[in-house]
Amino acid sequence: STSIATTSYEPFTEETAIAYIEKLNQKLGLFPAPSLLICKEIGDGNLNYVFHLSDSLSGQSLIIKQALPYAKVVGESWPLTLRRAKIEAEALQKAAETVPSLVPNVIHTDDDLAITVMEDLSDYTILRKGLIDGETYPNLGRHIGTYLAKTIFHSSPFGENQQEIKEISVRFTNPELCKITEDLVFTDPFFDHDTNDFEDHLKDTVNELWKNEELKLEAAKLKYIFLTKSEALIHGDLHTGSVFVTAEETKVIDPEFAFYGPAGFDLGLFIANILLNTISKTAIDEQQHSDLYQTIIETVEVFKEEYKKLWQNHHVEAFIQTEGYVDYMLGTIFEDAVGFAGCELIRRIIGLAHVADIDNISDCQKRLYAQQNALQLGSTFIIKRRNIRTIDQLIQETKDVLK
Ligand code: SR1
Ligand code: MG
Repeated sequence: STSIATTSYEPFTEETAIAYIEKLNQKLGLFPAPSLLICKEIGDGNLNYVFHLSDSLSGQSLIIKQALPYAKVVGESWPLTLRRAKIEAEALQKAAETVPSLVPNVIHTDDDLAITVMEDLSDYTILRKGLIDGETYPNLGRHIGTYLAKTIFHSSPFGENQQEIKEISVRFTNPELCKITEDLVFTDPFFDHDTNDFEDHLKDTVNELWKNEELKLEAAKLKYIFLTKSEALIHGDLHTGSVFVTAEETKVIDPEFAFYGPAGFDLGLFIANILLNTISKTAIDEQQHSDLYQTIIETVEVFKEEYKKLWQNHHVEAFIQTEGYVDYMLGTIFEDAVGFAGCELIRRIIGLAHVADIDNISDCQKRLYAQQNALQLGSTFIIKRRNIRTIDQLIQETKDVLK
C-alpha cells in the first residue's frame, strides 16, 4: 500500500477522486499522457462509495472503492471500521494467488483513505441484476465451484502450512463485519428485533417463525458454528451482488467481510441467493428454474471435484490418504452450507437487508407468496440439513416447497 494523501481520511467527492488519481497517475503511469479524467460515483451497495474514473482521451478506465466510516445503508448512526478496505484489498490479492481470473486486479491501495484502486469491470453486469433480467450464465456454476474449492482448500490446514494459517488469520481478524453477519443473518431475524424490516402482510407467518423453538435451536447452532469454526479464509458475503458476470466470465468482488470462518458459509450464501431468484420466478418459466437449478448443481459438483483433486495433489496433512476423510470434510461443509443457506433465505425476507429479486415483484400477492416460500424453504434447510446430504436432495426439497 502506498499513501499519496496529504491529509488524513476524508470521503472522496468526484472532484477529489480525480485529483487523487491524477497524482497517482504521475507515479504509476496509469493513463497515457495527456489524459482528461472524468469521474462518476456509481456505488449501489450498502456500505461504500464506488467511483468510476475514465480518461476521455484514451478511453481507459478504473474503479476506486472507498469505505465510509459508517454503513451507507443506515447512515452515520452506524459507525463501521475503515479497516475493512484493507481487508477487502488483501482478500482480493490473496484470492488472486489461486484464482486470478476470477477476481478483479488490484492496482493500488491506500490505507489512510480506505481506498482500493482496481480494474474497471464496467463491461460486466452484477449477477443479481442479470438474473432478475432473466439472463443465463452457463459458466457461472463452474466458475464459482472452482473459486470456492481453490480459495477454501488453499487457506485450510489441508492446503496451507499451519504456522502460515495462524499468521494469515490474524491479518484477517474482522470483528466488526463479523458482528454485522452475527446480528443480521444469525440473530435478529429470529427475534422481534428493531433492525428487522418486513411487510405487514407477513406478520402472522413471522410470528409463527419466532415461536418455532426447533428452528431457533438449530439457528442457534448455526450461529455458534459461524462464531467458532475457523476452517478457511472465506469471502464472507458471497451473495449475487458480490459477483460480476458477462456471458462467459465471472469475477467475485467485495470481500470486505473476509475472515477465517466456516468453509460452508460462502457456498450456502451463494446457493441461497440463486434460490431467492428462483423463488421470485415461481410458476413463470420452467426453463428459467431448471437453468438456475443447474447452476447450483454445477457449483456444488465442481466444488467437490476440484476440492478432491486438490486434496490428492497438494496436501500438507498426514491423514490425507485416510479412507473416508475427504468425504467427511465435504459432508460437513455441505451440511453447514445448507444450514447457512437457510439463514440467508430467512434474513433476506425478515431482516434489515433485502434482495431486489423479491422486493421488486410488483404484484403484492405474488410477492407475499415468494416471501412465504423463502421463509418455508429457509426453515426446511435449517431444520433438515443433516438429512439433505446431496445437491439432488437440496433441489428436491426446493421443488417440494415451490410446487
Ligand atoms: C449493514 S450491511 C447489510 C448487508 O449488506 C452486506 O452486503 C451484507 O450482506 C450485510 O449483511
Ligand atoms: Mg458487499
